Amino acid sequence: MPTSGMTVGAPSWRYLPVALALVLPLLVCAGWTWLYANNAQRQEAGIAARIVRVQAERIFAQSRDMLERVAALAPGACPDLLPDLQRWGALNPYFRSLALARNSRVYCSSALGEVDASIDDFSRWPVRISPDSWPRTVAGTPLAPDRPAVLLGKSRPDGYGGIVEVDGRYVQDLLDAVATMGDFQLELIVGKGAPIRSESWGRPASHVVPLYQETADEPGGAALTVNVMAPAEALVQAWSQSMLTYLPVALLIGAGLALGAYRLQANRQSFKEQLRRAMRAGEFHVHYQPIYSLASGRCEGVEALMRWERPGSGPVRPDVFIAAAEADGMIIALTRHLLMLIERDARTWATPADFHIGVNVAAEHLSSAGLVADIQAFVANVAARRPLVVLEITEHSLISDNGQARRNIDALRAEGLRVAIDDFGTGHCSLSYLQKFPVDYLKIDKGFVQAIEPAGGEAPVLDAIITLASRLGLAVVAEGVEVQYQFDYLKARGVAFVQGYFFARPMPSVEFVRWYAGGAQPDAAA
Ligand code: G
Ligand code: G
Ligand code: MN
Repeated sequence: MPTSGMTVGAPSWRYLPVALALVLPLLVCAGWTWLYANNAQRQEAGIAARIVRVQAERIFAQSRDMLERVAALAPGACPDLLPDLQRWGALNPYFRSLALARNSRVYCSSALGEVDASIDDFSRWPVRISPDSWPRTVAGTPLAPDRPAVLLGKSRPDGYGGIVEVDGRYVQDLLDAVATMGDFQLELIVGKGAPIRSESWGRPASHVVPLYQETADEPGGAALTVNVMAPAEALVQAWSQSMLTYLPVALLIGAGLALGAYRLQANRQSFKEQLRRAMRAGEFHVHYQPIYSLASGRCEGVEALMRWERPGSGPVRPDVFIAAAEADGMIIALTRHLLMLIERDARTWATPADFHIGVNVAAEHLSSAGLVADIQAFVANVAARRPLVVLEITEHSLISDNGQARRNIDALRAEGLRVAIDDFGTGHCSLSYLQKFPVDYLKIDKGFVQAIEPAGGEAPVLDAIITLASRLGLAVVAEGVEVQYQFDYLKARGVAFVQGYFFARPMPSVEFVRWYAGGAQPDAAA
């Protein structure tokens, strides 16, 4: 008795979850470390910018003090004032020169002594400037055309004024020192002047990214701006460094997840294998639960219920293995096996023609093209008894139909088979399928039967279902009838069939044959 195995999905897809479980932590690690490296670099750039800003402000504060003193020296002749200028210039750090001006002409300088130069000379570095818009950074001064400086100037109402040239060297050294913190490129700009830049600025890099900008307003009215940039390579390097730190962890997690996914996959595989093996080993058998006709007062049919007895571990609950078989694409193979078992059992029965055999058909099977052939073969193999085969299908399988279920039902009903809707009332609230699908029986779920009260109260939902069925011309089978008052209630409302422990429990074929021959019909039901 071969049971055709279901074809397994393409093997290349089967281990996709395993691959994902392995790769996902790596991707997360890469993404996270990228964010982390980015953040860390930005934070360091912020610190670098602040150090530069604080130090620069300190230099400028001193320079402003000096400017006040220089501007206060005038008026006076250069030879008289020069010693003071020179002493102050020599004893204080930072300054390149201190100078005095009169009507836009510099006439006395701590570096050159008495001179006569135009203030406009400064405008050669590198933009047009006038003392009104000082302080500002410049790329050079008349004394040192190639070395940046910061200029501060103050003019007095009487036409005199003072000039302080702060040597850019100090700022430059500061920028160079701070740049080593993180392979940074830094620049400092005062006002709208020319930037003073770290040595690293000109270094060739494929791509430079701005990281941080710090600005502060100087008392003179000009803004102080510090820009921090870094080559993209530095970021990539920082990223790969933290990647290296966390990669082993991510790999470990990935491996763990992949192993879990693989085990799960293997388990699923092995469940299919277990089912196939159990079918070959004959671990499945069928219990038959009699269905009682109220009209004739006799058993007029059975429902076939699959049972799995595992040697060693006992019975497996049918709802569990049926659901698992459905989930793993094994339900069709299992139902074919069931049909074969029924064929074998039915040969030993002494049931009359048109004795109902109810078979549960799962949604996947109902909507498969192979159903008609499977059932036709079954009918042919039990032809000796000429039973009436009833397919028990769920509401769900009708609602999810894409057409094939309908064609199958039509084809099989045309050959004299019947269709019952199983567990009616528990699946979906939509009833529209009742108008569209030609069916024969409604099997009312045992939940509604259990709602019948012993004291003779109402069971309105049950009543409504019975009325609905009769209006639709469908015969009702009440499931799960366990006690007398339930039986009486259903009988009073004209239900055609009952099924339940009150009448008989599901039983193996041999037992059913004995039970049926003994005419074991309950007295109470008679
Ligand atoms: O009596 P029992 O505990 O077997 O029923 C449990 C559930 O399993 C019921 O919903 C019943 O319809 C379902 N079931 C039992 N046998 C089969 C079967 O052969 N095929 C399908 N699809 N369902 C079955
Ligand atoms: O296919 P369906 O869901 O109708 O399966 C019927 C289920 O109801 C089976 O699990 C069967 O064992 C169970 N059953 C049959 N008769 C009774 C009964 O009287 N009471 C209860 N609780 N369950 C029953
Ligand atoms: Mn059923």
